[in-house]
Amino acid sequence: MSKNYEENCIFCKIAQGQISSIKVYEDEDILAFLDIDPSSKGHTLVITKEHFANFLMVPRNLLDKAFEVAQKIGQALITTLHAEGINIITNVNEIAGQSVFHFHIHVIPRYSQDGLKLNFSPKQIEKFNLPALANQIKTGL
Ligand code: DGP
Repeated sequence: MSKNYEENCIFCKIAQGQISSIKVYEDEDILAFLDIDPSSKGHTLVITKEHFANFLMVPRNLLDKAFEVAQKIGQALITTLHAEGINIITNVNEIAGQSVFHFHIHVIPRYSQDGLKLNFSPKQIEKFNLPALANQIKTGL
């Protein structure tokens, strides 16, 4: 059993094999499996087997491993399923769309006419003072 395990976490149960999944990749630390509710053909989730609530909580060595696997899967989606592009997304907290609170990376293959819209349209509500914002963020690093 992994060091960090949450009793009521569906992805912990998938990582432990207590709930089945369609696996694409597995090693000691990382598991990748097909999303049950795919946004496009081949939509894959990459998780750490250990439980971390989200991207911000994952130790650096495991984050590196997870993104290495996400990159390989992205490359494979292009060569095997002929995806024309990939979206890599990891949601942090409910407001950002996170619904399963166990770190995961969405690897979403994109095809022409897949109809998927990820809308990061510019917000004109407020004129941001970009230099001041950058300075504010830097104080947290
Ligand atoms: P997010 O909203 O970023 O937390 O994404 C959670 C994703 O997990 C969502 O696309 C659906 C997927 N998902 C939820 N439950 C299961 C499950 O039991 N099996 C699989 N394969 N995927 C799941």
